[in-house]
Amino acid sequence: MSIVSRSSQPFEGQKPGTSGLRKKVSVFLQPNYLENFVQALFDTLPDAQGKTLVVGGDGRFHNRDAIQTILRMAAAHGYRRVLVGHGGILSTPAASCVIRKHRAEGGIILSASHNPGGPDGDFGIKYNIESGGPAPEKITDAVFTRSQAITRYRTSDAAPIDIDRLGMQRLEQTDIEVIDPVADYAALMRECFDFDAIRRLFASGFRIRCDTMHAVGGPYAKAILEGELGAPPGSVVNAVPLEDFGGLHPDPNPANADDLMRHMAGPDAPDLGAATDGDADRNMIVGRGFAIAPSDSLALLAAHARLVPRYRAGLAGIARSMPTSTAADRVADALGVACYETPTGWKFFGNLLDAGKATLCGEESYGTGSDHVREKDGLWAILFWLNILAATGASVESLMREHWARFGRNYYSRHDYEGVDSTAADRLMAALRARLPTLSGQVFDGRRIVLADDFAYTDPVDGSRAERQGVRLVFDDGARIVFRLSGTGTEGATLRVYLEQYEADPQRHDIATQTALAPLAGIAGQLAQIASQLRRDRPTVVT
Ligand code: VG1
Ligand code: CO
Repeated sequence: MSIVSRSSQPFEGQKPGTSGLRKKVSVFLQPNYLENFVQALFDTLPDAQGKTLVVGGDGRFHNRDAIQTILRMAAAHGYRRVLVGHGGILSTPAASCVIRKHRAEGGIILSASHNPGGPDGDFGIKYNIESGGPAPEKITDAVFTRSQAITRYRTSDAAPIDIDRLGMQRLEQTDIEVIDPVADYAALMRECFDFDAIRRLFASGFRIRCDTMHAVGGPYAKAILEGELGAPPGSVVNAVPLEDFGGLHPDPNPANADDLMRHMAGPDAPDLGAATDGDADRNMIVGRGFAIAPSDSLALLAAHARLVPRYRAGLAGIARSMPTSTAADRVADALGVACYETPTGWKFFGNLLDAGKATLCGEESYGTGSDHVREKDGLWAILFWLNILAATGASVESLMREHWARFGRNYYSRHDYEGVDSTAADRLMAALRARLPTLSGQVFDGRRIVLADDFAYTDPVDGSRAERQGVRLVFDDGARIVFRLSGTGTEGATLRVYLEQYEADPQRHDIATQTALAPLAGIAGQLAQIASQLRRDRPTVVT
């Protein structure tokens, strides 16, 4: 075997979005496409000599081949050691955990997360830095720039590594260590939560249905919930990772996880329903006939954090993405800690967590996490809920209702217009931006706009700036409408419209979410001219 240099040519558009580079599988299957991107990454990073790299993915179609490509290139670039998940499997939070625990230089995660998989689906790649968190824009921008100038890549012509055999193998001068993908992560979960209390909860007859949607969460949930905590066998369903996720869309929301919703609505519903996404960093929590909004979940976890061993001493602060509801802000206020508002995407939480400014973070898109790793973490959130349920003896619904009674309810919904024409979507956003200077003070449907801006963020730790992160309208009663375009889609554009309205009165906490938000949705449609601009009379997904 030997190290070889092969010629290549730049591909257009290798620009990472909200979370890594995501494209159709057919795009990634073009000869040299992945190689170019990895070369651009290695060219951007400091010298690899003597360093450790972590590699793993969510098991979707092309995962195994892509891992072999990366192992050969990592060896050709002189990494001393590469840790790769058995079978090529590492959930996103587990990869973050392994990077931190083994003091790796960074890690490559192969995942398009919540996007559909299979030969006709999506593939993705992202790089996480030594903190275990997604690379900041400074790095992803540099990788993109470099990708535009690639003329060669360096690899090895060695035979494939057997990634189904645990233990050490050698590729050129590099030690390739195939590791158990669950062990380090499970050990960390044991440190975070009161496993004894959760064990007693299950022993008392408490039932969970955890739907891992034939994605990478399956092995983790099986090992921890059923294996360690004593949830009855069969509590974790759709637990075997499949290359096409069994045709499911591994995006845990009430629309895609409809099977779970049906089970939770039935007369014999379990006590807790939960689902995770393609790379197991997202979570959905459902009580009996009662879905929890992700923004509410963040707020509730924050309010009860002291019941959990890892957070016994309290929270340093809370961080949420800008479109996420302000429910968490009310808890931060009550706790007397800071609440940070960041752009969409987990990479913006990294500095706050590293600096000890925030302990819990969350996004409205079914993402919650903490400083235990530097990614959102689906199973961690499920265990957090289990820990609270065990400590209080309450039900999911009663916990949420008590929370609303104390803090008020932030009615919240996201309306997605998927796969719309990109030019039309850009035009809609440009028109909104152009109107911003005149919107403040205007009254719509009896509500006055008190703030209209295009969200920009200055990182309080390193001063880096992120601009044009979404059009935000705040009304005099605290209601908000946010418009932004998705940065993870692979077909056309997706407009996301986020709606939020606060209600303090417990007598008014039982309104159907879409009914409560209908007036705001009307204002949003009118302001952005959604129907005429996008030629859509309703959103494709409402969560
Ligand atoms: C979406 C979500 C965002 C999340 C991102 C990655 O991004 O809105 O909150 O961080 O996906 O999640 P966008 O740009 O499409 O709105 V994951 O689980 O797909 O890595
Ligand atoms: Co994900």
